[in-house]
Amino acid sequence: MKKVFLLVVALVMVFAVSAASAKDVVIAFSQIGQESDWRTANTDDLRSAIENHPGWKLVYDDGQQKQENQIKALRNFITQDVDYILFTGVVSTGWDEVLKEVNEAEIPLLLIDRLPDCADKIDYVAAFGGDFVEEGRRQIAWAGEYLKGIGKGDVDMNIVIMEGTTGASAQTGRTEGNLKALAEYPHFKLVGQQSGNFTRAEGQAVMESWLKSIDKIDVLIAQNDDMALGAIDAIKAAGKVPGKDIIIVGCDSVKAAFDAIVAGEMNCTVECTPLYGAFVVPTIEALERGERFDKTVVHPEEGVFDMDGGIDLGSVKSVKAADVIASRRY
Ligand code: GZL
Repeated sequence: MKKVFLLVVALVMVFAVSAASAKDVVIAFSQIGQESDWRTANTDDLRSAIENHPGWKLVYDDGQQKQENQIKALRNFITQDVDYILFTGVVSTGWDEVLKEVNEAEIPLLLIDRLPDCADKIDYVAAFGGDFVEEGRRQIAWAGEYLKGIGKGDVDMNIVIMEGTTGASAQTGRTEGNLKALAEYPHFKLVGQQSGNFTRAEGQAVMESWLKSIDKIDVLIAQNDDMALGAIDAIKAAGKVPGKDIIIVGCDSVKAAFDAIVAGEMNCTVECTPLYGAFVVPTIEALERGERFDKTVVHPEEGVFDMDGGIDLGSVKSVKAADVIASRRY
């Protein structure tokens, strides 16, 4: 009888130990949606980095571009008592209450990509994303320096800015960078500024309407490549030559933009990398070891790619897209 009892105790202990060591680190990710090639690459990179990590489990939610869906997802993560939350917000306002609930639940919060305006009023363990103001500056500076380089630096040019999702920090940041840089190029005349919501379809629609309502457009600044590609479709449909009749500067540096630049239909793309796995994985591994980070937002090194390379933008020099297209990871 005693032997049976000891055997049962041993089996229970073995089970208890295996159950405890098998407890995965559960990482919940509230993603914005699937609006662009950038978003797809960001989702794919983070999902594979987390799902392929030994001992980690991903809880993923696609917000489908709706703030209310993301708020619901964050509250579900709290209910599930996950170990970490990754969060990027479709817009930058309206998160104070739910992110305070995350803090009260004492779930470590990692802010990525589009940071909320309330970031300085909440607790978070790490933050990572593009420097949107610098990206916007680079877009205008590239156009200005390119025109100087072809002897048109003193020629008045009509410029239009196609903005991303209204109220997204990627839009507000890039617009801030765009408008500040415009002051450095007095021959740029801003004749249009409208949101294309970071999508190809809406980028095409906005450019179609501009081509009907604006006499002459010389330069398009599109705050992501998807909108630039949509605009290219509209420009071609109107019988004009994209990349020549209208200079086209995108942002993100997705593969389709490299293809368009190599084909001569687009002039430049300012990089905003979506490959966040290389930041998120080591950061969570360090947090698991007990390390702590301050609230500094970590910005990745990013480049600028164009038809010929060599344009000096101060913080970076452009690289010829055709030279690196084969090595691009997204
Ligand atoms: C930037 C990201 C933006 C991309 C767009 O970090 O938030 O959202 O530039 C995407 O392509 O839709």
